[in-house]
Amino acid sequence: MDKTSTSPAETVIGKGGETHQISGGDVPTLTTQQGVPVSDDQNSLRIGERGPTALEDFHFREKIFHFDHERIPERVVHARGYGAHGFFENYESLSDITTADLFQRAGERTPTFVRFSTVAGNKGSADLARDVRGFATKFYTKEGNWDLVGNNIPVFFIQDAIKFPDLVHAVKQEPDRAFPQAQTAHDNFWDFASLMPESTHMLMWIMSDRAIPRSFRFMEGFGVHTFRLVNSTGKSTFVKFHWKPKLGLQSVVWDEAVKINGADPDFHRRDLWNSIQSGNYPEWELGLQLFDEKFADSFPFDVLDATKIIPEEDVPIRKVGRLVLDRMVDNFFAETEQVAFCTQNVIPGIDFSNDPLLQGRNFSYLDTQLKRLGSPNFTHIPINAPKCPFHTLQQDGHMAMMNPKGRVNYEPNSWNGAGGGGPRESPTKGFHSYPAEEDGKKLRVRSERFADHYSQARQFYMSQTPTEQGHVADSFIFELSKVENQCIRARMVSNLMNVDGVLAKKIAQGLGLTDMPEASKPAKQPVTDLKPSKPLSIIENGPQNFRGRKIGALISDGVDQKLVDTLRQALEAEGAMLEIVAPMVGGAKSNSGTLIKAEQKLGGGPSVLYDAVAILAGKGSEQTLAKHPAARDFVSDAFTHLKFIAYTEAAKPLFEKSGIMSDLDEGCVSLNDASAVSSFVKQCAALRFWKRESVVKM
Ligand code: HDE
Repeated sequence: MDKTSTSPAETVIGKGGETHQISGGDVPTLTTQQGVPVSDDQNSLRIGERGPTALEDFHFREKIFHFDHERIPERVVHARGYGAHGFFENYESLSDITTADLFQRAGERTPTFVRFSTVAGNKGSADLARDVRGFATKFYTKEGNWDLVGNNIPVFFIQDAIKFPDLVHAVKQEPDRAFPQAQTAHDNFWDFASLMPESTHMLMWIMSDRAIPRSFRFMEGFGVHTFRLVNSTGKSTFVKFHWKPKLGLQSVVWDEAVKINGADPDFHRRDLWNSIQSGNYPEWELGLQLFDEKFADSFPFDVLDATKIIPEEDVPIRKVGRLVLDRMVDNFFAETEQVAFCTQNVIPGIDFSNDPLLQGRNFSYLDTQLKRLGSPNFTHIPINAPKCPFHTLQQDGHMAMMNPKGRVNYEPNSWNGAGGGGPRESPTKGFHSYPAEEDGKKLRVRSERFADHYSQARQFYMSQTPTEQGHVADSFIFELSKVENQCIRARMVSNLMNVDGVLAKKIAQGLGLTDMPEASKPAKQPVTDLKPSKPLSIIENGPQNFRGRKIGALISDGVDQKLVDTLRQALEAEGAMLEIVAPMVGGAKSNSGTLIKAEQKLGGGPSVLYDAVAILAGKGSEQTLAKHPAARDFVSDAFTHLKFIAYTEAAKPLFEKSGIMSDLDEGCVSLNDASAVSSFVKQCAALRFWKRESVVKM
């Protein structure tokens, strides 16, 4: 029998990617789950060389059995996600506001795990879907796990949790055809949204560039609901939680999002992985908006209504600490897939408000984890287990790994001392619910204070720069153009008339609506004079420098070595990266005769993957790039996506062929002289040359 032809290779790959030869004794012996050493993992046990497989092959059966059960149900929402470990560091003691242990001591670090996600798409969907992003943080504090399960948008579609299944059914793929997935651009979503005026504020946010972030590193996070912080005297302060990215906000443009999804559907995952693996740890600051009952009563909207924000101008944000993500998971399934966030995971000093959405979530998350992870013992999985000591009297169930030791598994008990007593409640240390006074009739009603659905939607729109307002209108037109039913389009436009007449007309025009519908009748007449709020714009809150961003340099043979070196140094000094794209996978030869290695082959590294580009064509190889269709796409996309473009003289034939030569503007910088490099890198901090948009649109 020939066994050598099926035996594994003798060369193995080391952790750093290096290869080395092994002999049999260097690696652990493969075993079954029972620890039995395996002699042959290539051939199942059969009767004769060409005969049937024997049922007795326990190794084969165990292997296939386990494989058959590898999947668990994906999350019903937020199925696609990516997580990382890190820490939260407290700037100052907040003991005057809360007893929450993690906020007591300045400089203290609390381990955290964060999972970012999209909402609507299935687990295998693409990263750049137009969608809300989840931003869920588990803090492993010394007094238990606190989960802050937030989003990158501070408001939500609905006001009452009872509508969540309807919202999610409407947004996900339609039940008969099972498409489209990971997008809101279909009839069911807009039918539901147009019938739910309370969703209008959220619609404005998801039609803005907030829903197509450049990366997780450049987006904000929000706890959305009003929560309570409670101090040692029992005083409660209302709080809204914010995450502010240290690198500033950044989004892509829609056409770019569509193309990134093709070029690299894992764009956001890769970005987080690469930045953490290269030691560029992303950071956010935790901001608190703190307010009391008096403010809550005087605020024109209900602080329990998750479709409303409290503008930062009304209640400034107090930055109290920073979150740093500095370690990727060892195993995606064990950690990112099995992590179980629960809004009801709070610790002493943090409590809920009566927001009806939050109240509903407090039921849903625990329930969903049982379905997903299959056992009430999901808290025994290391990613979910507290890192502080914990003692429950819960026992048994599927996969129980931490049953109480000893005789006592009930409370109260009289087995005292000598380890026999088991854990006891502690009125001093234990969690106390804030004793809010509640009374009233049992009713199914929505408070009148929740009735204004349009004023803040308008405030959001008015807070955007004209460029961003244009994007909101374009997205509505795009999304509604995919809706087959004319009535839905018209109904949506008539709701938007209550936000802004000009916006609604622009959308109607874009959709070719011949008769402008009347404004729908609002539940409460909106106000039109809420002051615009600067923090609501992405462009107004961009970075101050190019840190954490990436330039894609398209090079060809003869490229100026000094120019490449200077550009690389300037970017490194800025904390930014350079990635080389060349027509050949190996790279291109510079004018000094050395090979400049390429990270991407032209075509595999389109310009949508970069924040700015440099076309460093070499003298003598002008036509190599000009003739290459992927090179033409590279520059024309970069130009259309309003990127800063640096170029050498030899790039001009490519520009001619790409049809942009006559349109070159101040966002396109000649780099014939290496001294121009530093001003180009400075210019890139603006991220995009927005002025070009009017030219491109024409
Ligand atoms: Fe969630 N949500 N949600 N949600 N949500 C889930 O829990 C739910 C809502 C959010 O990375 C589910 O473990 C209800 C608002 C994030 O694992 C589920 C309602 C906000 C994640 C669930 C909401 C969120 C989830 C599905 C309406 C922003 C991903 C899988 C009352 C503040 C967490 C799971 C992760 C996940 C229910 C609304 C954020 C079904 C009933 C508002 C970031 O339990």
